[in-house]
This record gives sequence, C-alpha cells and structure tokens, in this order.
Amino acid sequence: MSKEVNVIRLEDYTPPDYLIDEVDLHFDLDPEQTLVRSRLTMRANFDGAEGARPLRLDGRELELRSVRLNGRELSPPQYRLEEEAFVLPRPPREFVLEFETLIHPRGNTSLEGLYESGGNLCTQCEAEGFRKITYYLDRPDVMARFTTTLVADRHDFPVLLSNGNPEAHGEREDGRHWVRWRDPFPKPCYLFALVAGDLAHVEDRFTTCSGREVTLRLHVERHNLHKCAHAMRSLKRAMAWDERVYGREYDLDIYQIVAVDDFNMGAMENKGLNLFNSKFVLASPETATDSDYEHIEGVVAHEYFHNWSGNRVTCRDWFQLSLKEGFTVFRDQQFSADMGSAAVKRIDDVDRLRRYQFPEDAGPLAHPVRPDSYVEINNFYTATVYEKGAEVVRMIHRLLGPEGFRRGSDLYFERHDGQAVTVEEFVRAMEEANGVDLTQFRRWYSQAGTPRIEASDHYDAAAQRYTLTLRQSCPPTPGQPRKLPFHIPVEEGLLDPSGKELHGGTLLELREPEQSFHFEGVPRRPLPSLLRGFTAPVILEYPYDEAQLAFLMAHDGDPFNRWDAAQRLASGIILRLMENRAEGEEYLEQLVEAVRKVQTGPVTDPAFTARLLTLPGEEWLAGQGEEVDPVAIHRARERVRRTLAQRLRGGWAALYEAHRESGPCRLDAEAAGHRSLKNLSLGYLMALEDEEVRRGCLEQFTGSDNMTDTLAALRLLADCDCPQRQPALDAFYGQWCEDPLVVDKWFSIQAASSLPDTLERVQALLRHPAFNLRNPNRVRALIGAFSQGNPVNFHRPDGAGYRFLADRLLELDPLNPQVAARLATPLTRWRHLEARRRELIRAELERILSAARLSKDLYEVVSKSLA
Ligand code: 0A1
Ligand code: ZN
Repeated sequence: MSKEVNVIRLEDYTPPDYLIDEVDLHFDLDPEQTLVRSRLTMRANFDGAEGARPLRLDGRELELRSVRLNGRELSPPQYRLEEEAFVLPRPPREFVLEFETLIHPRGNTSLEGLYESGGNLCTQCEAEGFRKITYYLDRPDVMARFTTTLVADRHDFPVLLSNGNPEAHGEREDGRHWVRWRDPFPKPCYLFALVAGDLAHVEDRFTTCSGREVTLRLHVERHNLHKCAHAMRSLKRAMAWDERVYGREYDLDIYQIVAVDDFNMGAMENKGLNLFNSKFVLASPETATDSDYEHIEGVVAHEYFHNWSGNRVTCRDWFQLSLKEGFTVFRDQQFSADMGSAAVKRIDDVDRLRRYQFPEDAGPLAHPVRPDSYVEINNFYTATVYEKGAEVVRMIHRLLGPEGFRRGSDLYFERHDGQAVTVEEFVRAMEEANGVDLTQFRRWYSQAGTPRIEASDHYDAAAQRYTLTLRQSCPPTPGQPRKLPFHIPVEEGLLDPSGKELHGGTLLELREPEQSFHFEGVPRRPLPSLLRGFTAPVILEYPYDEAQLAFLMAHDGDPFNRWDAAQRLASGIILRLMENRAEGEEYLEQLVEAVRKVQTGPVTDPAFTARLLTLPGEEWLAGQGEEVDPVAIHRARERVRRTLAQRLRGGWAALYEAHRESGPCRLDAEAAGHRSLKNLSLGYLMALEDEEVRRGCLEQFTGSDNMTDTLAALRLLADCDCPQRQPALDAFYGQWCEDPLVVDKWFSIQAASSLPDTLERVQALLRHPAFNLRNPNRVRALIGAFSQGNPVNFHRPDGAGYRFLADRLLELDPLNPQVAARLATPLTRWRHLEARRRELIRAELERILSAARLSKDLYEVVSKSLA
C-alpha cells in the first residue's frame, strides 16, 4: 500500500491505558446542529506514576466547545487536538472528564455516527462511529455503564429512545421534552444507540424462562404499522429458542427495534435498541416475497442472539469480529433450520458461502476468519468473517456433538460474561468443557484460503475392504504462501448399487496432508457420498462420472448431497458445452433424464425439489475455471436451460399446475415451497420463448395476490424481449411507487435483466426521479444488482460495465465510503477472467486509485485488488 495509510495489526494489540466506568451523555438534538455533553468517569489501567502516560481519546469531525477535568475548564496546552484525537498529556489516575461537542446530523451522508433518515435522527456506531459523536476511547475492550438523556422538539421528535431501561422523562417550557435511559450492563461504545423521531409502534410481551416480563416494541413510520407482525413473531420465536437451545435469557425490561430506510448494512444489535434496515422488518404478503419473510426471521433472530454472543460477551478488538459474528450467524442458521426445512436451509447457506465467500477466499482480498491486519475495519464485515466464521463454529459443533457444544457455550458465557475476549477464549471454553484438544483446529482462524480435498478410493473384493484416501491442500493467499494442514471433519456414507446405505454417517477426521480410511466387511464396490451436509468449508473432488452423479442425485440418503450431486452434474455439462467438447451433448442427455425422474417422481418437499432442479449460478460456474469468459458461460448455461425446457415441456407445465395454490395466498413454509417450485417451472417454460407461455406469465403477474408470484413473473418478463415487458414494468411502478422497498425491487429487476441493452437502461435509471445515491438500498438495488447480479452484462467485452461501476464508485465515495467500498467487490474478482477483461478491470482500478481524494475504505479495497 503506497498511500500513507495506517495499517492496524493484531500483533500490536495492547490493553487500554485508561478505562471508562461511567458515561453520562446528554444530547440536545437538532438535525442541523446537535450539542453533545458527555461526562466520563475514568481511571488509569497501568501500573506506574500518575500522568506517566497520555490519554488519547478518538474523535472525528467534532467541534469541541469545552472540556473540563474534575470540574475545571481546560485550555491548550493543557490538552491538544489532533486530526482524529483529543490528547491529555498528563491525566490523574482517577478523574472525571466532561466534553461539549457540536455535530451536524443532517450533513452526515456516511450514515455512521448520528445522522438523519426520513426526518428522524438515529445512530450507527459499529465499528468506529461513536467517535463521530463525541471524544471517547472508541475500542470494544473499554466497557462502561451508560446513562443517556435526550432532549428534542416535542412535535418533531415525540419518540426518544436509547439503550437500557427508561428512567425518567419530562417536559420543558420551550416546546422541547426529554427522556433519560439507563443501561445497567457495561458495554463498549459500538453498542450505543439513540433514536429520535415521529414513530409509531406495535407492542407485545414476552415472559422469560425465569418469569420476567419483557416489553417488546417495534417502532416504524405510522403507515407501516400493518407490516410488523412477522418481525414481532420472529422475535418471540428467537427469544424462546435461545432459552431452549442455549439456555440464554433476555436481561432488560424492554427490547426495542427501530426500522430506518437509510442504513448501510442489514441491522445492528445495539443493547436493548436494535436498529434495522427497514428491509429486514417490514413485510406484508402484497409487498414482500417469501425470501424476504425468511430473511426477516433470520436477521431479527441474529440481532437478538447478539445480546449474548456479542453484547454480554463482546470482542476484545476488531480482529476478533468473528467471535461474535461467526458464532451468531451459526446460531441464526440453526434457528432458521429449526423453524423450517433444515435440508433446504443448509443448501441455501452453502450456496451463499460458495457464491460469496469462496470467491473472496480465492481473490486478492482473501483474509483469515481472524484477520491479522486492516486499514479500515469496515472493510472486514465480510463473508469470510461472517459465513466462513459460522462454518468454523459449525465444525466445532459437529466435532463435539450438540451436548458437548452446549457444555462449551455454557462455560464460555459463564466464564466471560461482562468481558471483552478473543476467539482463543471461545475455543478454549469448548476444549475445556469437553476435554478435547483443538490445537490444530485453530488454524481455521489463522489461515486463509479454501482447502481442497482430493478423494480417491480402492476396493479390495477379496478382502471385502474399501479404502478411502483423502489428500488436502490449500492454495496460497496474500501474505500466506504456505499452509499447514487443517483438521477437517468429513462426514461420509457408502452406497451400494441399489442405493442402499452400506455404511453411513461416519465422521472422518482428516488431519494429515494425506490420510487413508479403511472400511471392513464391504460386500460390493460402493459409491462414496462425501462431505455430507457440507461438514467443512472445502472443495472436495472425487472423480465421479455423470452416471454416478445422476445416481447420487436420485438416491443419496443425505439431501444436501443429492443437491450437490445435481450441481456437480449440471456444472460439468455447462463447462464442457462452453468448451465445445463433444461429450457435453451426450451428458446433457443424462441430465435431461435425471431431471425427468425428479419431475415425475413424488415430491415430498417442494422447496427442496426446486433447489434440486435449479442450475448452478453463473458466478459459481465462473469460479470453477480459469481464463473465463462470463459471456460464454451465460450462453452455455442458457443452452442447458433451453434444452431442459424443450425436452421436458410437459413436465414443467404439469409441475406448474400441480403447485399452484387455490384460494388466497398462505404464508407458511409449505405454501412458500409450492410457490418456489411453481415459479421455477415457469422459468423453464419461459425459456421456450413461446407466446402462450408469455401470456400465462403475464396472467400470473396481473392476477397474483402476493409479491412472490408477482415478482417471479415480472422478473421473467423483464428478461425477455417481448411486448409484454415494458407495460408490466410500468404497471408495477405505477402501483408501488410509494413503497420504497418495492421500488427497490423494480430497480433490481431491470438491472439484473440479461437483455443486451441493460447497461443503457441502467444508465437511464440513474436519472429516474426515484433514484437516490444517498440511499444505500437504492444504490444496491440498481448499481449492485447490475454489477453483482448480472454477469453477462457487467462483463460486457467492451468493458463498459466496468467503467460504469468505477464511475459510480467515484461519485459515491465522497458521500458514503463504506457503501462505496462494498460496491467495489465485483472489481476485485478478476483473477479467473480471461486476459482482456483482466486488463480492462485493471485499468478501471488504476483510474479509481488516481482519484484525488479517496476514502480509506475504497483505497484499501482497490489498492489490495491491484497488488
Ligand atoms: N453487527 C451487525 C453488522 C453491522 C456492522 C456495521 C454496521 O455499520 C457500519 C452496521 C451493522 C450485525 O452483524 O448484524
Ligand atoms: Zn452480527
């Protein structure tokens, strides 16, 4: 990294020199100018003479009005102001520091610190946003008790919220009112939050396992009150589940969620006061899809689970982010699996991991689950820290079993309640509660890259012995040229030619670079089913032929591996067709027959069947090769889709009919499963480019009473150059232009269309009155959907897609660096592309880097991508 940037390293960690025990905050709120008064009760945290070490408090973009030490006003040189710090050269060992600072919420477009959204004021402090509110030790290992008083105009801001329990409130004569909140639990400042606004709420109650009554409130804009039921139901389910599965009880009198339209991420677990992107709260059948409903349930649970995994036990430093995120993602995945179809949930989670995390691990930004260094911590809220982190916790769960894992988590929560700890403490609790040694296993936290396992086997008929040999390796990643072997749990099963399980559910523990496992008393040569349930985040290769994959797809006792076999089968065929290899055609026949079997067989779980019949995504396929041409991949995949459509037309039509609902839309998982299979079938039928099918699709679009079916039909129409397209898009916008979350869908659908003029349409949409570069959801809906969800157009051979994205990044970076850096991801995935596109991307990255004032966020991502 050439620009002068400060690299933060794990090895440089030292405990804080000073601690804060109590924080008393007072906000005089106003969108233009807010006065923040803070009173910090502090003490030294080192042995040595008074004043031996200076105190440095973090602060950014603050206007300091006054500062007092033990009641006495200070002036320079008693203190020093730096660009991002307040420095007190010689503080006493125990003292009270009081600040008055001014901040400007309305001008804050970064959506970090205190900002305005839809006329309300709210905060986002993780990871380092609190320093944009007041001077503070903005690091997670400084935990303090917070009292917060909010004062604001009664008319504009009738609702005033912060962490903890409400303590007092009152009116003032000048039209302002105030509320005081007290949070009894010590917390790092990244968990601080406040909200001031004109909000309505729905309320419910939850009685905890020890009989305490908790008030649950969901605050939204008044016109959205009817869209809260699902989020509230999800919250209550999550609370009950965490008591039952982890023995974790909620700890305050009130739990509140606030939905805001302008939010950089999904949601935030501030103590007792979660802030949510409204996308993960609001749902009604007319406006939200089945997958929106699922995501809401998952995100509500995720933030709730953080109350223990993250808040009661927090991170010592930001390198430990996965301590809370990996564990909490694992917990929310378990929860969602329990609420619906566990097999489908596992498939969706692995699909997501492979789509987002595997490419990250194979690219220039690869980093371990516990990174060693960073420039901007906001860039490390990654699929590796979250999703791979969850897989690492899942492996521990698999190795210890559910009871052993629970013993470990009990010990972890008990031992570290109220502390800021590291990944090491988590692993140690798991070890000590179970008397196991996870020394080698710890490498999953420190070594980046996706391990590969090559499996081979040997059958000795005379001895009736089957031998499976697994060989592991891991490619080099930035800063890590060589890797040590991982400890990898590999679940396997052996099938005999009739599909009967000869041997199932054994967990092999691979620790060596190469290891053989012997199975005695095996009467016939078996077919291995490997890595069942995806017991480890690895790429496993075994020389299956097409017939064997079709066999596993039909007969494997593990539903995950049935799906995986289907993916392997389809990927192999698409990639061969792309290379114009003759056997591709022959194998395509086998795929047609395998799909026919599924189509005509019994359907017990329609959601699972829909997954089984979904072709692998283009990004995943691209990641399978080198020197890849994304346009060729798209064509080959389309070719397979069309062939399946033409050869099995009757089957798709029959499935479509069989899974249509009669009567009004139901919202349960079963009905959602039927919709997913029905809409998948419609997708294949639309590949026929047949007028009658198009009419049917339009009928579904106009006649549907739920967003899942409406959107599925609209997406297919938007993807086809037909007269029905534009009127449908116009009608949709006309109907929903007042609903921002639905308008986002309208933008996304157009941006993801595979039609050849999509980039030009996207460019025109930038000028649409509803487009707004300051709203992250809108940015993701248009620019994100185009660059991450539309490979064939983003990778246009003329490089116009890359240029488009680079232009947008340069526009967005000064407004919202965090979102700009995230949006740059597609430009970091160039390694597997063919040479010309690699060069085109490089040129755009260099153009960005030469821009005059780049944020740390975007600079880190772009410069590392070029390295
Ligand atoms: N801790 C949150 C994620 C989050 C991170 C940063 C944010 O703003 C910069 C917001 C949310 C979670 O895991 O849900
Ligand atoms: Zn989280």
